[in-house]
Amino acid sequence: MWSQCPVILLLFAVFTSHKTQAIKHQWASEVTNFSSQYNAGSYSAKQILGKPDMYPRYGGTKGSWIQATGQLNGHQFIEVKFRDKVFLTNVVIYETGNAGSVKRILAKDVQNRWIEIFWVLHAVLIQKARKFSPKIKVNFPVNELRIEVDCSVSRSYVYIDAVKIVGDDCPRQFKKYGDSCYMIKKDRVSADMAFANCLETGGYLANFETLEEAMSMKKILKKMNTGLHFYVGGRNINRRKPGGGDWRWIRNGKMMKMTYHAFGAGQPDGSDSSPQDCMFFYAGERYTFHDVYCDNGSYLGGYICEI
Ligand SMILES: [Ca+2]
Ligand SMILES: [Ca+2]
Repeated sequence: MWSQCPVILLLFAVFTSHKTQAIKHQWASEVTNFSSQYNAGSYSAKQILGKPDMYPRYGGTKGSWIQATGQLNGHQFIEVKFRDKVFLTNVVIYETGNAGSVKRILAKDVQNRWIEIFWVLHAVLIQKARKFSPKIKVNFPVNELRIEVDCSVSRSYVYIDAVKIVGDDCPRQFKKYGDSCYMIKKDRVSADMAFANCLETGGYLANFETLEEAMSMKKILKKMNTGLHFYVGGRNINRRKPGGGDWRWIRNGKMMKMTYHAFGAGQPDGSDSSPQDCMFFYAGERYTFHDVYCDNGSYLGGYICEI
């Protein structure tokens, strides 16, 4: 008997339109862990890998992961890996038997912790095949998922044929330059304001740990030809230190010592009486670095966020 199908609203994320970025679609390529499997063959955990082989067929279809007899409880899961890390815009789970059972989806973050990105209070029973694509929001790059299913609703096997992730190299509004994701903003703000604005994006005021990164950005800014200065995430943490202070790149509460000098002529020139503990690419001198007051109204500039 068909049960009443609840109306499932599939919420697809709006794709970004960066010309330089390609949205990647990836099928699961490796199973790293699972709670149980029916057998080692046609209903094994590995059947979740690659493109769907059974969808849109429903029920009893080989080629899907199902669980072990005697394990049809609320604690079944599978962990899968994808080739490339992406900022997720979409997860699609192809369910081919007793759909509606996905209770939680977790994503592994950069510190190898499982972070919940989707959950429902109760699993439901939908007796037809579906592409399940819940609304998710993740602001870190992902290539590992843990999918938890609840077999107790159907008191039977849950069939998952395939899992796909969709995502970009960088999150929305950020663009890939080299190996980094930057967002170049042209609003006119102080360094302190720029610092706070970048935090609100989930990122931080950009760090240019290598001279190569800094020179590449300098070229981009020159080409943009906005006439604006652009704040970056370097900060002087000791202006009394001889030789211009102790400059660090600040990122997520950590400080990294600046290992090269790309300040303009006579810079940095801050002092106790002229505290210039922040820095920007200075438009007036072909985007060399200048130190500048962190909170003032006379050197407003754009800024560069990184994530
Ligand atoms: Ca399959
Ligand atoms: Ca200065």
